[in-house]
Amino acid sequence: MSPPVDRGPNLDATDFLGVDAELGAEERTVRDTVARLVNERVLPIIGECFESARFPQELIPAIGQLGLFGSSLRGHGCAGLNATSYGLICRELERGDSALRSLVSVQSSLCMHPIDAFGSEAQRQRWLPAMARGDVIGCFGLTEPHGGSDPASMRTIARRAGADWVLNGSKMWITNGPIAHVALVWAQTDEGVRGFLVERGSRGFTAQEVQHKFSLRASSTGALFFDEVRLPPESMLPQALGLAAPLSCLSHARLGICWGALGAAQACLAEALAHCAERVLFGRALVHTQAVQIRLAEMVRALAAAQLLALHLARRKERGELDPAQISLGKWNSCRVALDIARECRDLLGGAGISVEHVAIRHLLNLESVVTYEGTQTIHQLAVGRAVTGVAAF
Ligand code: TGC
Ligand code: FAD
Repeated sequence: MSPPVDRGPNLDATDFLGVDAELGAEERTVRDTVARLVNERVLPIIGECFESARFPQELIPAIGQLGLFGSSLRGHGCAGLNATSYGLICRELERGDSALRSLVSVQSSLCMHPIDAFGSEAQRQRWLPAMARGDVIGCFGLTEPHGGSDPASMRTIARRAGADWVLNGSKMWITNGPIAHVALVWAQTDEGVRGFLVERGSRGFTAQEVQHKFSLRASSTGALFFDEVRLPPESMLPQALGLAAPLSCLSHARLGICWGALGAAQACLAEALAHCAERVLFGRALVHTQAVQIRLAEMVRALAAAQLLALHLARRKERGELDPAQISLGKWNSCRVALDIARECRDLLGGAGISVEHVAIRHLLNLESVVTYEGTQTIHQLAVGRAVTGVAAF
């Protein structure tokens, strides 16, 4: 009997089920536009940025010009794209690096969205057009040093002083913190949790870069400190009252991560597949071995299922049918799948896999942050557990 004939690949490992064929014309245009930016501007520099812990600030104007900041909002200079397009933006950016998706997640879902949803018209007009262009960068301060999973325990306090507010406290692990022109800071007040727009340079407000990170090295992460910071009344978001306000912003950002993490997984899988096709050991390329094919097939299975789930969740959001616990499932699943794929791909590259000249180790290390922020895996498992039992076991 003659051996099976090699026919060459006929399906794409990074989109095995043809999920992208479900996209509409506008969605494909968004995908291709962001993919071009990543291929031409991000991939050539991102390894160096990661190695030297440098945030590529020079990319901000291009990201703004393409309309990627606040892309889901309507009006005030924003593109008004649907949830799937937002997911595609996140996926393509994170195929480059989680740092860029983080930049856009925070700016779009965690700063511009709350200003749009909870702000006054004057606040929208002041901030949104400049943020859409990338002239103003924001950050979102919810997490505090004593425990990010439980934001209800926040100790940052804003008290009234006449018409003004006075802010005291600190925030930790804040993406964009050191580079942001404005920080959206969540604080306890006599009325409940409220959000305040705190401008860089406000007396008593300092932001420090978090050093020694081995993850998201191309992202700027900060600690924020507030010492008797006096804020005018118009710094408060009038429609945001209670913890539901910041948590509802997380719902938008988590859907972006559900898509974004899969971009990192795609990059790792594409690299490992190419490596296994070329790497000759024991007289044949690695792809000719059953063990390697099974490992590749396992990754294709997990990625394809996660891609279908991400699209399903975005379509539910577009129909107004998405429950926060369903987003928890998607965020948890995509991060888990992407982390497992990145680690497996790192291993398939052998020793070369520990070098930042290949993408796997960079994505793997980044994904350790991605699985932690916006709610850890455990928090999302408990959110799903609560949804199906009716019992909050946090
Ligand atoms: P809980 O009683 O569940 O909720 C309080 C109120 O909030 C409402 N709510 C939500 N609303 C919309 N969307 C969601 N996802 C919501 N989750 C809760 C809820 O209905 C309730 O409303 P109301 O009107 O009844 O008061 O609050 P809890 O204290 O029991 O906490 C639940 C838990 C653990 C799920 C929550 O605390 C949580 O999500 N913890 C994780 C914290 C987290 O994810 N932090 C992220 C910080 S930001 C960040 O990491 C940015 S990284 C960005 C980047 O670089 O990309
Ligand atoms: P903790 O809450 O202390 O959790 C520690 C461990 O305990 C985790 O494994 C957790 O899953 C587990 N745990 C918690 N509760 C339970 C429970 N009930 N049962 C069992 N296990 C439990 N925050 C912001 O506000 N804005 C930002 O822009 C931002 N950017 C970030 C960027 C980076 C690079 C990183 C790493 C974090 C960022 N964060 C940001 C913070 C992030 O949201 C928190 O790190 C995250 O919510 C977890 O909080 P924590 O680090 O305090 O861990």
